[in-house]
Parts: sequence; C-alpha cells; structure tokens
Amino acid sequence: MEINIHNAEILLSAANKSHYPQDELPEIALAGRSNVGKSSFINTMLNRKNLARTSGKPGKTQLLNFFNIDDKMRFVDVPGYGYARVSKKEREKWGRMIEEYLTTRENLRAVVSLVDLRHDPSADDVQMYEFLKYYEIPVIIVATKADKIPRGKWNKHESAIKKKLNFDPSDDFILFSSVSKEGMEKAWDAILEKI
Ligand SMILES: Nc1nc2c(ncn2[C@@H]2O[C@H](COP(=O)(O)OP(=O)(O)O)[C@@H](O)[C@H]2O)c(=O)[nH]1
Ligand SMILES: [Mg+2]
Repeated sequence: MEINIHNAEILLSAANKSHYPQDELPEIALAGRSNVGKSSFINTMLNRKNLARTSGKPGKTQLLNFFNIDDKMRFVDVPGYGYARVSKKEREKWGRMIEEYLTTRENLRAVVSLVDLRHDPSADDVQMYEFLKYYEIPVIIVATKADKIPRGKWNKHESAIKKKLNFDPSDDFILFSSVSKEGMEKAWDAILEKI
C-alpha cells in the first residue's frame, strides 16, 4: 500500500466506543507508560515536530487520540499507564476504556507496545504484553530512547527486556529513537505488514 505519511492529521479524541470513527480503516494502537515516548514516536513516524503533543507532564492525555494517515490508516494514541498520581477511580476508568478499545475494536490490526530501552519493563509493561498475548492481538515491541544507551550495550538491554516480558520470538522487537530516527524504517515495515 502506498501511504503518504505527510498527509496526516489528528482526527478526533474519544472516551468510548460511541465516539470511535465509523469506518473500516485499519488502526495501529500505541501503548505504553506515560513518558515512554508515544507522542514522540508518532511525530517521528509521521515526520512531524508537534502533531502528537509531547509533554513533560505525564498522564495528561486521558482520551484515545485517533490520527488519520492519508485516509488509509490510523494511529491511535492510548493514554499512558502507570501514572502514580491519578486516583484509583481514574485508573479503573482508564482500564475500562483501554480494554473496551483493545478487545472489541475490529479495525485494530496491531498494538505497538512501547518500553524504555534503558530500564527493565515495569509491572504495567509486563501486564500489557500478557494482556495482548492473551487476546491474541498482534504486538510490535518498540524499545524507545535508544540514543540514550551506547550502541555496544543495546544487546544487553534488549535481552533484559525480552526476558522480563517473557517475549515471544515471533513478535517484532524494534530499537527506536525519536532523536536519531533509529528504527523508523523497521517500525514502518512492521506496521505495514500488519495492515
Ligand atoms: N533522548 C530521547 N528522548 C525521548 C525519546 N522519545 C521521547 N523522548 C523524550 O521523553 C519525554 C516524553 O516523551 P513523550 O513522547 O511526550 O512521551 P509520552 O508520554 O509517551 O507521549 C519527552 O521529553 C521527549 O522529548 C527518544 O527516543 N530519545
Ligand atoms: Mg503523549
């Protein structure tokens, strides 16, 4: 499929099913902890500086944000999990919103699950991966901020993450940096393969 990535825009934000776009375009969802680099990933992939707002303040995005890419596919930015300062009630509401989207959305083709290459995956990262495997939702692991780790240590960090996640070797694992654009081509290849 030919996709003009420069023809991208934010389409809408939704809190539940009734607000999702009503068509059959394939969707790729982005999931990960607040601050892991989801918005930066979207901006990098779409060659934009500030389409998906990057913010130093984690946990600000509370809705599913749908990005239209050339009227052919969408990115869906899922609010970041693991933000300690939201109440239990808000976390539950968040959980139901994500779960509804991930388990019932027919447009969903794969989830790009972002983890920070520098650190062991958090309990939430592990839970998200287990959830996706359980529901047999195709997953692409993207390890962000690779520019912050010397190249010679990438393997060691990758292995540690895979071990902690109980990573299925049939899934994609991509080292990524929104600073150097490392992994951008591979990420696009993996995404286009799923849609
Ligand atoms: N060095 C570096 N910083 C990054 C990278 N990706 C994101 N960041 C920074 O990490 C912070 C959080 O990024 P953001 O994209 O807003 O994360 P989000 O909360 O997951 O959407 C920002 O200060 C970004 O500039 C990366 O690949 N390399
Ligand atoms: Mg964000």
